[in-house]
Amino acid sequence: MKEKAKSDGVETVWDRFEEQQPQCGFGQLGLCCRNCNMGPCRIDPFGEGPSKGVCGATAGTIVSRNLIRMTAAGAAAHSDHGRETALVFKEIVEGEVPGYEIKDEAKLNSIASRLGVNTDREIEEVAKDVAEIALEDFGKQDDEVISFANAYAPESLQQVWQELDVAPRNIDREVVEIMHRTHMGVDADPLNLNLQGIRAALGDGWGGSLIGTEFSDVMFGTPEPVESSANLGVLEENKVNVITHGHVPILSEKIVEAAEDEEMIELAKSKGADGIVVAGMCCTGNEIIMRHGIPTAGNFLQQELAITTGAVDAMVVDYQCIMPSLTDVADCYHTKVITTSEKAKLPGAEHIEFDPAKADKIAKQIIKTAIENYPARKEEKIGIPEEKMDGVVGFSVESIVDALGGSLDPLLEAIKEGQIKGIAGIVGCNNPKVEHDEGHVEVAKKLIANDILVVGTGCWSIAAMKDGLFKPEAAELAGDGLQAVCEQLEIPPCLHMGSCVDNTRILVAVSAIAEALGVEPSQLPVAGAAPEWMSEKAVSIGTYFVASGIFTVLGTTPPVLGSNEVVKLLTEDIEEVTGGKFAVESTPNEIADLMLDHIASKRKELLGER
Ligand code: NFS
Ligand code: SF4
Repeated sequence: MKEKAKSDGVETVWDRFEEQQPQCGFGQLGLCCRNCNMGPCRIDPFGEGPSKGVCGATAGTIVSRNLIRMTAAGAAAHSDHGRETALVFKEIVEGEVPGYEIKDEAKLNSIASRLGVNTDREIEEVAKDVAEIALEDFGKQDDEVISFANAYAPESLQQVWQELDVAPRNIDREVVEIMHRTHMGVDADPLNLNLQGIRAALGDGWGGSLIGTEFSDVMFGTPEPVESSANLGVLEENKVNVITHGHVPILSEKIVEAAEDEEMIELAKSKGADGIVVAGMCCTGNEIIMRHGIPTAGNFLQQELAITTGAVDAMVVDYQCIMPSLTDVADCYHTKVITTSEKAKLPGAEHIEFDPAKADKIAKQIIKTAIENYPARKEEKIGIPEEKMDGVVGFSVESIVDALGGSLDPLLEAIKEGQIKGIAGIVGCNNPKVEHDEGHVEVAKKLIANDILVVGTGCWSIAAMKDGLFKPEAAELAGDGLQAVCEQLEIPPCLHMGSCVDNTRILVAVSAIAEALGVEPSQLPVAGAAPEWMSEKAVSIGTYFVASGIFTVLGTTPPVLGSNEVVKLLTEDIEEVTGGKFAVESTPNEIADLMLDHIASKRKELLGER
């Protein structure tokens, strides 16, 4: 597809990455500051030029401020998505959004019970209280920990947060406080700054993102194992192809429904197409593949290539991880890029604003726009690659417990017996700094070969699926112990747990395992990795995992190397307080080795293995 792009005269992310070389060394090290107009300032990493900004800020201050601003943006993105989900949920209760409903009452009741809401009532009453508590977590003004974190996080973790004074008080407030503290002349202490970064990240993982996951499950159903397929080959030449790209299932769910509407299918046929294909991309793709088995066209680095097939009639986007280049690429073909959120418009795109109150009508309008664009295809430019891969997805915590026969015990037993040595979470993006998907796939393969059960989310899961790792037969690539477990339970060795907000499913799973064993999450043979991360959301995710006791390996270097103090804080000191820490390794082999070493040492401590 890269070659097709070249011959069609399309510039891609890889071309622009080349053009950016060499990338700015100050930026890579995190040593430039533009937080006020006495600057911009930069610190000389070699100690020959300035060691302080105009205001006197040191490398440690500047690196920390920059890093936690990344966390703030990431937490804001996830949590704004979470808020939108909670608001639609509230509107269901108020009867304002006829297109949505409470689909999974059992899930709602389980959330309510965790939150201490009386479930012995009409479901609407329960829903009303749960929605209220969630929305309060975004705006309450006391200093108590947010209700969702309090309800979901293990006691032991919450104690650590209290001692460190990083328990999130309000999802929005922690983000705002980062912006305040990093304003010129406020917080200059690297440790203090990073603690606030942790607090905002915890507000994301145990707050905003968690609310996103839980309410999506209630409204659209908790995922259960379902077969589907992934890669550009899911597009079909003789059908209207609609790609739904972005993050929030509130829109993509409706697109899926509208495309199944008889009237729409008839309209497509009247334009000469055989039908309509909806395919996902990035995390909104993960949402609909998890719940409905809707195929996924690809992950982050495939968004331009999808349009390059010449067969995408509309690419419908909501927000996050949407390259502004899409409209340029679309110019070379007939594709309509349709933006739908007032928060995310692209110059050159068609804007059809989504409104949950008129969801069905607008979704149909979008599908209709795609259908009407079908005859505009440029035949000579169509080239859909054949590649696609099948697999099983849909592993929510609930469905994993079901697959285990109703309790976690068989998994705990397999871990104790050593059939499964540990659990690894692999998550995060693609990044042109890494060969596309190689980090994701190779780390996963090495881990399963060593009897580590792999779970994951986001663009990792799409990479894993394309490589066949979600096929039950992939168990053949696993070590003998893991293979036997997979065969017995009829599950693949790598489990798709959802979108990036669904990393909260991993938090919940790890918490449940720790509680069942009566230990802290940091004592478990568990490790995480983000081999190809690029987004600020990934910074927040990594931080909340580390602050929840999980050893986390990054495959691309975050912009912190300009301060030894900050590096030491994140890769050493933090372990003494939260039990988790960061590491950075560039090759998949080394990433996996670090995780395997960590898991082995935790087994030794926990189970007395030599
Ligand atoms: Ni996650 Fe999902 Fe992909 Fe990275 Fe972007 S789609 S929210 S941020 S690029 S994994
Ligand atoms: Fe320079 Fe300080 Fe202003 Fe940053 S805040 S730009 S270091 S003067």
